[in-house]
Amino acid sequence: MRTLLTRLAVPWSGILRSNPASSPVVSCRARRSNPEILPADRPECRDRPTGEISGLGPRARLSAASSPLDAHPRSSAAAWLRLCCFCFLALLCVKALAASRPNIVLIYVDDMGWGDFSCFGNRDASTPQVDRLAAEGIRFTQFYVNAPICSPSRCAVATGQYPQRWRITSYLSNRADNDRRGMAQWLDPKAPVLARILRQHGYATGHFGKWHLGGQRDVDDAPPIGEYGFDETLTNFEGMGAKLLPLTLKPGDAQPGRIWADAERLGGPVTWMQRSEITGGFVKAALDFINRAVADGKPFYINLWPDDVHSPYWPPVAKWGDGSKRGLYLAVLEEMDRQFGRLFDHIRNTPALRDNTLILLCSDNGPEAGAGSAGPFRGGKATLYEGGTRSPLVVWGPGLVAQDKAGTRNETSVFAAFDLPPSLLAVAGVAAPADVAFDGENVVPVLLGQSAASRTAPLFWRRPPDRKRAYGSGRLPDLSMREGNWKLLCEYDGTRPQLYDLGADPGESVNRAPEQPELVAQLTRKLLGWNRTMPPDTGPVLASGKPNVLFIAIEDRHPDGISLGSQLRDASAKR
Ligand SMILES: [Ca+2]
Repeated sequence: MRTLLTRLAVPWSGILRSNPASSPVVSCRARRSNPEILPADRPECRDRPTGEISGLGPRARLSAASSPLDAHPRSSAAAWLRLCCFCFLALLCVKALAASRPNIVLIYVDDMGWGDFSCFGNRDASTPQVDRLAAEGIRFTQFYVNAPICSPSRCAVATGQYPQRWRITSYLSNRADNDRRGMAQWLDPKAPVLARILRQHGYATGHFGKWHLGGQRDVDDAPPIGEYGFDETLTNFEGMGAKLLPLTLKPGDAQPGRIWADAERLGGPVTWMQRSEITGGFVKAALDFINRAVADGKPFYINLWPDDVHSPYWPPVAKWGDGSKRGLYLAVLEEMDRQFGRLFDHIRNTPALRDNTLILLCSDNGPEAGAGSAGPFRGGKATLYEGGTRSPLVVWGPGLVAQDKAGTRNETSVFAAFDLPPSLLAVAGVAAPADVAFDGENVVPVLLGQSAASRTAPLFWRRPPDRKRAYGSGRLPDLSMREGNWKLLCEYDGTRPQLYDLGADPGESVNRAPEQPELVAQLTRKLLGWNRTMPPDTGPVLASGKPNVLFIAIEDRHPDGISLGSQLRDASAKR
């Protein structure tokens, strides 16, 4: 592709008399291959309308088109010929440029622990497909998600912002339960969404898999997923529109059962298929989408967000094993890995895709107790300890990632899911809209193996409002933050601090707060200050333990899904 573009640049420079220093396509390509210089120095390389090829603006094209027509008839014919040649080459280049922009696949596994891939230490199951991806790419061991539960984690990776900004603070449930927890009913379509921005810049965009950012249970009037910037969508029972719903089969069953049939109310078409094969169904849809994007000469961005490995666990009957929760979970994990293989093989074995596609693979939150493993880390799903928010991350892209880093582990870079949208925009050479303020940072050099730095700002978390206790634990901390190697957890008011040195104590076992009062005070100020800047939820009320909490919805639900007038009244206070 680079050779083609170099060839094309030569005739343009002659025809258009442009300044080679200001226009070469190759110059921009070089910058794309070295994203460290992408963000500020050459904006024209990052966000170029398809009509303005190789940095030549409309003025250059106008002068080129008009100049030959002023000559005598014989040279006019030559000029016409040259103009036709230019138009043909321009069309070729538009297609070539579009096709050369990196493709991106973001795989967001559901409820998988940090230690569940065998390349992250699992000895109880084997994940050869992901392991091979890791062997050809980079594993990141200090990557986080921005919430320890589904919906807010997905909100952050979609928007590049703290999910609290959009009142997505726990899993989206039925209408009354969302109100009870002070949450929106769905992600506000006005939120910045990575896919929408990429689509506006020529990307084909597809979402395949679980959505869980609106449209579930009785919330059947949420926006279609396509409204968030996707050309094509296929989801599960927690999203609007076309969906795959699960047939279930266990040893001894004569006929398959059905679960989540109520989700048919959320739109279709509905395809029922064995639960154990649904990841493969999403992979097939993604492959079909990739083939169409390639045929159209478009770069693509794909969310592949499988149902797996969330409970309930329905592996193939032949792999049922002893039927224990852990055993079923591991069988589902291995099946998911096997079904990913078809996608990985297609991209790896197609040279144009292999050299120009970035695959990122992580989990949306920590493991459910008794199922997956958080490796050496404390806690799991729904907790703010490391096991709830630290996720394995594999980044693969032989034509984009530094190849001397292939197969390595980056154990130093600290960053999070909400850093991915600004980073992936930079990978695509797309400038963020001026009115979008990401909480995430551009960490492209880290993702591509050119740097071992970390994001610069601290990371902050707030627990889901309905998870003061989870999976048999005691009272869980409300807030947490990480700055450097220090991790602070505390209550909403800053009390009960726990301070851990993750460098020396990644398992959060020794509370250093008693010996570090000044540091605790300093970090607590930052953490409570951050929390005050975020819209509240009902976590404090729900944690109060008072049984007679009366919820009063004063106004109708806002069209965007936010109960603007919702207020909580403690009935006991009125007595
Ligand atoms: Ca999840």
